[in-house]
Amino acid sequence: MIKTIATTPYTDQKMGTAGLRKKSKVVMQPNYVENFMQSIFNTIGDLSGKVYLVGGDGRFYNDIAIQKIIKMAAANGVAKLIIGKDGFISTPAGSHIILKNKADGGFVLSASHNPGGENGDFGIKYANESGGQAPSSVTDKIYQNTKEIKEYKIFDAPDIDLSKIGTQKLGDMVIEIIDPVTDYVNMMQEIFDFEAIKKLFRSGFTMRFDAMNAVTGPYAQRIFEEILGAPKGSVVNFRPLPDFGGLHPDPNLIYAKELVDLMFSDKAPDFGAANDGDGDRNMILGKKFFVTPSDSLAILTDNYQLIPAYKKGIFGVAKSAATSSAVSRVAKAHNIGYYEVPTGWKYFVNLMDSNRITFCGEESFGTGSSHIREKDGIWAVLFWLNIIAVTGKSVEEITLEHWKKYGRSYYMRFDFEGISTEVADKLMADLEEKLPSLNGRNFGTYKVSKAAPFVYNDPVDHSSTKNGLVITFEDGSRIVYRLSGTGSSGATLRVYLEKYETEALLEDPLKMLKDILEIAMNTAEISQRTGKQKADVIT
Ligand code: G16
Repeated sequence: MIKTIATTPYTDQKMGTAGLRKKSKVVMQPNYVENFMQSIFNTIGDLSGKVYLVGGDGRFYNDIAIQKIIKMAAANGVAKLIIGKDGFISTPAGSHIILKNKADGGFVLSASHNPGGENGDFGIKYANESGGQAPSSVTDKIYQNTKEIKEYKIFDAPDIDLSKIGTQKLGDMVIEIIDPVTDYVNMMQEIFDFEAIKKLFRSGFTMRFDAMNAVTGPYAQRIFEEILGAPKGSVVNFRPLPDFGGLHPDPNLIYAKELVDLMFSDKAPDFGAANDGDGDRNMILGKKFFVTPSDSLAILTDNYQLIPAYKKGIFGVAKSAATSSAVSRVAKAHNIGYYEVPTGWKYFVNLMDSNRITFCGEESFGTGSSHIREKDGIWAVLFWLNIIAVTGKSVEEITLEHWKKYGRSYYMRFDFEGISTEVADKLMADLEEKLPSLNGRNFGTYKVSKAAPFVYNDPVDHSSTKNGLVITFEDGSRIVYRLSGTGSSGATLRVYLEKYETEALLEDPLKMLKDILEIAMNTAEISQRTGKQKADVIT
């Protein structure tokens, strides 16, 4: 019943910041998923006794890809697959299941925050036994394999019914279909003070959680409405749909428009939050108030003592280089370890495994802790609710108090999308060459203190990674340039700006960053090279 099928390589199966991300139509090409999966299996080698998690965010093509993966796993000798009922699993719940079951890894079928549907994007995230994304040393080997692949193995069998919880077999392989929600909910109950949050809702506190028609709907309904007692209807867009109902499931001020409009209206509930396609990103809002992900990381870290699971102490905190410096001041005040890593959650994993950090976060709406090895959208929302429940303060009050205590890092990200790869690569290469000449240079009142590529030397595995170009000014303001690693076509240039203030705490970020934006645009010759006078997306 095991067939060996001849195939020819695709040349574009290199994983980016988080797994393989492609247009759905690319992934739908003959043998595309099969080549990629066989390359992973070939790279792992002996699969006997191995256990993997499989699930996805429910986007278009999930159902077909899952069946291919099941049949290929059975044909390649995998001992067991743990699969979310109906093929659903959020990225954080998947990481938890890998860790809890001491599985050897997992495959989460998602292009995360990218739109879905036949004309949208599809992706496969590959986690190893750490419960986090496989490191570049492994993904590079897989890529090499995809370029040489000649055949793949697949079990010739009818599709597996994924709708019933329980155990079944395909050949010698065990398939265990699990409720994707229960274990995750239990873990959240162990971390946070659910009684305090229940009391908060009983007192009349209101919230809106936008699941953006993606995977977190069932998790959010169970936790916020059924267990914590948020009023029915607090969770919206809760049904995962193959095309996310036309929504772009990226929880930011642009794409979570329905939520943002409500939160900035006079009808705003006390608290607003959204998650992305696969449930690892989060956005936090108060009444007419937005918390940047960089500030959110700093505020959560500063308040760790309010959370049952962390109150005995935390190891340290890490952020990606592109994230604002806000959390660095908190780390200093609490005298805990502090690390800066390249963009990509996988770079936090060694720091968590070696007990160097407990919390980590990124500007791209990701926050998390060492409870798993992925960022966790619902965890971040519960953390905020727990702080609010204990302090009795609003999102705005908590944030303003934080700025008064630590100062404020005004922070914004400017994305220039759909640039040709050649233009983007040349822009970055030329800028890198120019950086040494910028050292010590004055731009109006700003003086460059350091201009260099960001290079990370991992203290655990001693690998070295270069990611992005950084211009730092004497007053602590910074410009970071990097190319996105999660797109599915062309290139996106991201320009991250920050400016630190201790007095003027309530200004418009765009106004505060205007001069630095001009320096950033001119230094990299963005308009001349891309033809764009301004960014396509500003967050
Ligand atoms: C992925 C990674 C994140 C990273 C983000 C950056 O997020 O898991 O760690 O911050 O990509 O994306 P880019 O390279 O486009 O700036 P996700 O939510 O897409 O898995």
